[in-house]
Parts: sequence; structure tokens; C-alpha cells
Amino acid sequence: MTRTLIKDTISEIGNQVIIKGWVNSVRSYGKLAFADIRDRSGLIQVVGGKDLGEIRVESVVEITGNIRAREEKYFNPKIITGKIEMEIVELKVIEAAAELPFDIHQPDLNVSLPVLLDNRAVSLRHQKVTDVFKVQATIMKAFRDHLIQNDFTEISVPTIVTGSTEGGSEVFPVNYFGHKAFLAQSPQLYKQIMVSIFERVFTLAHAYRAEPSVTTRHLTEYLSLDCEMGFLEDWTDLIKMADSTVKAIFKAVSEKHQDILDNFGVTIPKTCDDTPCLKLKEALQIIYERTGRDVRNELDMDPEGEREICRWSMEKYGSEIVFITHFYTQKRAWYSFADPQNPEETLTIDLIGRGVEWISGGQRISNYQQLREKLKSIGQNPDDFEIPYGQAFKFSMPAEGGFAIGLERITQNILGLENIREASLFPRDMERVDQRLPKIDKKIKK
Ligand code: AMO
Repeated sequence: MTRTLIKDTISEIGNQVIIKGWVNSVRSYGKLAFADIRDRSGLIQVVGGKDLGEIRVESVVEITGNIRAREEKYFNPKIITGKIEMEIVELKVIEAAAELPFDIHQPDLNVSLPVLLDNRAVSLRHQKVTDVFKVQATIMKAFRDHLIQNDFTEISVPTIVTGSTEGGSEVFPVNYFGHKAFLAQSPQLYKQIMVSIFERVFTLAHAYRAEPSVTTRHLTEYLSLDCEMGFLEDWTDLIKMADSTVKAIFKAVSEKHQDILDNFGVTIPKTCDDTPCLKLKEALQIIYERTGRDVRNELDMDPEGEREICRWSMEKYGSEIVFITHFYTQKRAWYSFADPQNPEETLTIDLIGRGVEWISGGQRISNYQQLREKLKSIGQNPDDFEIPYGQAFKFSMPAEGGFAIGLERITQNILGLENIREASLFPRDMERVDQRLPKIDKKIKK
């Protein structure tokens, strides 16, 4: 007899089947015991004797048994097999689990985040934790599907690089056989190069930021959902593409995971047909008018400003997402394209969702000479960027641009998670690479 997936046992009433999975919970009443068995498709209640009652939760088992209908008063609407159960004929413990660090199947998982992360391989088995990554898988798929539908080609790019793509000092150095290299801050330069090959490309790339701070929205390694497109008719093509991509993600998550959204007590972010779009300057003015906080001369929007502008967008347009455009040239990454109408501003966008930045993007400098001049103006040697980046422009690049979505950020905000670490399978931050890092005494380090 071959294995039957738990979800398929529903149609096996009266038959004998074999299931394989983990013991999710055990309830022992002396000679009689019940257990819930879990496989990738769901849970089923099994009924057995004393030996079942003695099995440790999370052990891997193989059970042969008869499927029977439950009496109506014992129906369990919370599981897909709630109208049936399995009477055990033969129980094999394939691997017995060790004692668990905490009760991992308590419904609310009332355990602190550091402890959950200290025991990540185990806490990931809790349904509510698993559900975060089911939603995340759907976000990645929706991103892929939407861009493939729009004629983008998927690419994979290196993460060992020789320069800082996003500027700043937030790069992790790598000792590359005695040479200096870095972990890429983003796939930016490679996705731009690939526009000269495929016109439209996307990638799901690991990105590394040596953020010297601990916040609830920054990781040192995250997944960047990036795309880049050539032959822009107008730079606002990017806004349209970012808008449709985010809405496609919302649609996929709400179609597939309404049960999870309900369980997390959240709704999919509200949107309207024409997502509000403000220049940074206009947004800062609105924040000033609404709060009296004079941010009008600021060069960027602070987290409080992002929250306020989302409140404005929700009140005025019923949209929990809002685009901010025209960031200042002096604050934006060097490859950003300056607005020909006003070179102090760039043709760039951020998408703020539920009060947090989810997306950054914009049109890029696509002229080879201008690119070299720009690099010189920020104190870089353009020759250092020539291979392969400069070459792509030397041999002609159309008007192009793109954007990137932070996967963990968007997952966190769709599900209303307090901390971005909950939206990363194995989060890395200043204090943790799987295990908590020992505190470094800076004096000793010198
Ligand atoms: P930026 O640096 O704004 O832009 O990053 C793009 C998006 O990535 C996410 N993100 C992060 N998520 C978790 N932890 C971090 N430390 C972190 N840093 C960024 C955010 C952010 O909006 N190359 C440009 C994109 C482009 O122009 O195409 C870039 O990397 O969601």
C-alpha cells in the first residue's frame, strides 16, 4: 500500500490507508489515546491505545489504519479532516523526537521572539509560524507570475561584488583570496546590465546591508524582489508596473490565504484604482499641515512622516499604499536619473504601505558619458565600474528603470507582524546569525 496524503483521507471512509507524518499533539486517557498527525497537506485525528499515548510530540510516524466518519457531535471544523478520524491498525515510530524546548503547538505560541529564534527549526513547525511562510511563498510566486505575464525574463545574479551599489558604508567586506570584495547590497547593477540583453528582467536576490542598528524593520540579509525594464516611454511606466505588481500580490494572497488572513486578524491592504502619488515636497507639506511638524526642508521622509502620509492616503483615497516621487538628487543613489525639469530632484519612487517603505525604484542614468561624470562627481573612479557595468552603457542602453520590493517587509506588513524577523525563516541581524552572537568588546577588538 502506498502513502495517502492526509487531505486525501477524506474520500477513504471505510478503507484502510497508510499515512506518514509528524505527531502534532497527543491526548492520553489510559488505555485510549488520540493524536493529531500532520503532513504537508493537513492534520488528521488518529485513535489508538496506550502506545500512541506514549509517543513524543513531533516524532515521525507511519500509521496504517481505517478511516471512519466521526459522529456529528465530534466534528472539528478547524481541520480539513474534521469529519473523519483514523483507527490505528499498525503504528510505527520512524524517528522519535527529543523533548521539546517548549509546547510548540500552543495556539497563541506565547513564547518570546528571541526564544523562538533560538529554536528556529522547531518554532517553524508551529502552524501560525508556518503560515507566514505559506503567504511569503505566494508573494514570491505572484511577483514571478506577474512579471512573466508582462514579458520579463527571470535572471540570477552574483552576490559577491567589488563595489558598493547603493553607496554608503553599509557593506560587508569579504576576504576574497586576499582581495577586497563585498556582499552585494542589491542586484542593482546586474539587473541594469541585463536590460541590454533581455529588455525586461526580474530576479529574487539576496541582499546584504551592514545596518549598524537594531530595528523592527531592518535585517542584515533580506530578499529583494527586483525588476528592471528598458525602453521606458515615460518614467511613470515604472509607477504603473510597481502598482500592478503590488496589486497582483494582494490579489494572490487574498485568493489563496483568506483563512490565514482571518487567523491573523488582518485584511489585505485597501487600495484604489489610481494609487495616490505625491512628490516628496508635496508629501512633506501635507505632513506639516496635518501635524504642525515642520519637515518641509527635510531631504527625506522619516518613519513618522511615512506613517502620517499613509493616514492621509487612507482618509482621502481609502488607500493603504501611496507613492512618493522626486526624491532629492543629493540623497538618492548615484545611478538615479535627474529630472530634466529640475536636476535637484530625481525621477524616483518609493511605495509606502501601511506606514512603511516597501519599494524603492526609479529611472536610471542610461547615457555612458553621463554615468561616468556622475561617478566622478561622487568621488568614484568610473573605471572601477567599467567591467561589466560601464560596458553595458558604452555599447548602448535604452531609457530604463526598475524597482525593488523587500520581501520580508511586504510579508510583515500584509500580515501585521510586529517584527520583520518573524517574516524571515532564518533572520540575520546585528545580534544574531542563527545563534545569538557573543557581545564584542570593542576595546579588545582593536
Ligand atoms: P533600497 O535600498 O531602498 O533600494 O531597498 C529596496 C527595498 O528593500 C527593502 N530593504 C530592506 N529590507 C529589510 N532589511 C533591510 N536592511 C532593507 N533595506 C532595504 C525595503 C526597500 O524598499 N537598488 C534599489 C532598488 C531599485 O532602485 O531598484 C534598492 O536597493 O523594502
